[in-house]
Amino acid sequence: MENIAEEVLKGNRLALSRAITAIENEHENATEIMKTLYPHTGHAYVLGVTGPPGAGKSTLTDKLAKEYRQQGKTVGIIAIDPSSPFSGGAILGDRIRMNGLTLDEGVFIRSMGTRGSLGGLSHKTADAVKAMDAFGMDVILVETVGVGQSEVDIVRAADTTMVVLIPGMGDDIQAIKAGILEIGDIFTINKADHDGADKLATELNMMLDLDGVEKDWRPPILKAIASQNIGIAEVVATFQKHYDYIRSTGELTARRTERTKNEMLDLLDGRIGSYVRSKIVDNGKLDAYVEDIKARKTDPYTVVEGIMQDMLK
Ligand SMILES: Nc1nc2c(ncn2[C@@H]2O[C@H](COP(=O)(O)OP(=O)(O)O)[C@@H](O)[C@H]2O)c(=O)[nH]1
Ligand SMILES: [Mg+2]
Repeated sequence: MENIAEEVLKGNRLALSRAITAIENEHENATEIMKTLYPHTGHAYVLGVTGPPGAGKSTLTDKLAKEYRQQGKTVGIIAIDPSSPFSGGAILGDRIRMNGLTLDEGVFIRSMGTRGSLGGLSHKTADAVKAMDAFGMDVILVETVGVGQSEVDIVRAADTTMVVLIPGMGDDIQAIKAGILEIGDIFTINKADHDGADKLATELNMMLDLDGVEKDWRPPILKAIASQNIGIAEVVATFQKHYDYIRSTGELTARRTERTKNEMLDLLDGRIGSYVRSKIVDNGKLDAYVEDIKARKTDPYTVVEGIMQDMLK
């Protein structure tokens, strides 16, 4: 393929797939691809779907995608969850049945592995989102497992984040509340066919109140039974409400500005880090410095100052 990025912009699916592979593998042409795609980004509405393993995130994502397709919107899906690979069951399944074997051109699904550091994964995910955005997807769903800091970073690529919880989590909710309360714009209690959904909703409500800070947007708590397609339309309607809210208040712009800032700083950190590694780690200089420091011939502060001065020359 001559020019992957140009082909992505023309709507070539194979090119989109290759672009994301280049991003994922940190291929040397990934930066050039991103440079070409970047001016064409910023149109998609990016939704994060996060929560503990087995909560039904993939099932929900699948049903949400199908709902958006029925509204005529194109949908990109990025699934970061090695424990339960995304099957695309409902969206692809129905369409395959409807149109023989032709796949729905309006959907693009990509799983991304957690090979390498999760930190690296958050910027790869952000770039994969941009590739799908430039390709022309109206809505991009990012499914990520867990509630730790790395997942929070991944979710930062989203305009709106939905946290999926399930009844019967007991004390778990205490353990994860610090992280989830901050990142959730919307909470969905899935598996509402199980006992305890109302209890969990009450607990969650209390926690959100305890938060204390008066906010214009009080995260709604929804209930769903994803496996039975129950509550999906309400989730989509609530996403729309949140989108309208962040758009009208300037919050969307603020979030995207913050994201751009962080992306730039991450890029710089990464570049400076690799520069330093190439200058002092890979060639064994670091070991030599360490020997000198151990022998008290010099100290870490002087060495680092010297390295910085060399770098800035
Ligand atoms: N009972 C019940 N099971 C569900 C519901 N939603 C999903 N599941 C099932 O829960 C399991 C885990 O779902 P999955 O979407 O892979 O969860 P993920 O790990 O959060 O992505 C699967 O067997 C689903 O069929 C639901 O609303 N009720
Ligand atoms: Mg999953």
